[in-house]
Amino acid sequence: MRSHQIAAIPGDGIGPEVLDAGLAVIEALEKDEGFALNTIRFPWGSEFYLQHGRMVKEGGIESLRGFEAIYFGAVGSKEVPDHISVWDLILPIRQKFDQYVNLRPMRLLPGLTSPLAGRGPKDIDMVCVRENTEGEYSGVGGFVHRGRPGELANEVATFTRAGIERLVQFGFELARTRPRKLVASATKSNALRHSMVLWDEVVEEVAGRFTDITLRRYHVDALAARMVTQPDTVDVIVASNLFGDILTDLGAAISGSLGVAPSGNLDPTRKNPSMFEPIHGSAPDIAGRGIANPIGAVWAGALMLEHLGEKQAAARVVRAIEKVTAEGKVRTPDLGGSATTDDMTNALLEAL
Ligand code: GGG
Repeated sequence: MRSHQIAAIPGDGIGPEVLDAGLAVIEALEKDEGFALNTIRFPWGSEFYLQHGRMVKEGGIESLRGFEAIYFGAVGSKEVPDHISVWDLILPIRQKFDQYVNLRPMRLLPGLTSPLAGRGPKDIDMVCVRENTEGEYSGVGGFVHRGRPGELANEVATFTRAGIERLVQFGFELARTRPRKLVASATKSNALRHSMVLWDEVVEEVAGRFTDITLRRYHVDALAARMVTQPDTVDVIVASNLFGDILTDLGAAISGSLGVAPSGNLDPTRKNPSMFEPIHGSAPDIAGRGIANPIGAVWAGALMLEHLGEKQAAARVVRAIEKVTAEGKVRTPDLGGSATTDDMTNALLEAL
C-alpha cells in the first residue's frame, strides 16, 4: 500500500465544504487503487486570524515542508481584509515553496453549457500556465505619507529572466503533450515597456528551442477577446501572475462555471510540496448553505493524485466528473440546477 502525506487546509467560506467532498472522492479510491492518504488538517484561515491575530500559526507554513502535497480550499472572509488573508496564507505558501507554475485547465466538460453560443467541448479546451511567484504579485511596494493628503502607494511588478524562462519552458513542454501544439503568450509590451519587453524576449528565446510548437503572441486584452470569439484557436497560454489570474476566471466562466475549475500550484523540481485548490474563492454569499459546486475541488484533487503518481486514480476521478456532467441529472445552482454539494459528491462517488 502506497502512503501519501497530505496537508489539508480547508480555509474559509465554502473551502471546507468543497475540500471535504474532494477528500471523500479520493478516499473512495484508496483501497481499490492501493494507496492511502495520510491527511493532517490545519485549521488556518480567517477564523484562526480572529482568534490569534494571524492566518497561520507561527512557523506553520514552514511546517508544511515535510508533506508531499497541500490540498487547499479557499481564502477570504468579510471579517479580514482580503489583502491580509491572501498575503498571510496563500501567496506565502506559493512563494516559500517556489510553486512557480500555477496550472489551470479550462475545459468545457461534456454536458455543460458555455455562455458562448454554439460552442461545445471541442471548442473550449485550454490550459493556462500562470507565473505564480513573482510579477505583479511579488509583494514589492509600499505606502508613503499614509493617511495624509499626499498619500501614495506603489506596487512594483518584478520580473526576472530566470523566473520567466522556467515558466515559459514548462508551458512549451506542456504544449508538446497536447494535440494542437500551440502556445499563446499573454503580453502587453506596447504599454509595459520594461517588464513585458523582457517577457517577450525570453518567450522568443524559449520558443526557439521548440521548433515543433507554434508560438502566437497576443496583447492580453486581445487574447481575452479571442478566448470569447475564437476559443478553439487557443491551447496553452503562458501568462504573468496577474494576467493569468484574470484570463483563467474568464476561461472558467466560458467553461460553464467558476465552480468547476481546478488548479495546481506546482514546484516542478519537486524540491518542495505542491499545492492543489479550486480556482474559486470562499464565496461568503453561499458559505454554509451546502450548495457549493465541489467539482473544482474534486478536479484539483485529481491533479494532486496525478502529481503523487496515482495516475490511474486521477484518470478515474476525471472520468467520474465527465460522466456526471454528461448525464446532466445533478446540477448545483452555479450550473443552473438545485442540487446540493452532497448530491453532487454522491453522484461522483456513484460514478466512480
Ligand atoms: N481557492 C482559491 C482562492 O481562495 N483564491 C482566492 C484568491 O483570490 N487568490 C488569489 C490568487 O489565486 O492569486
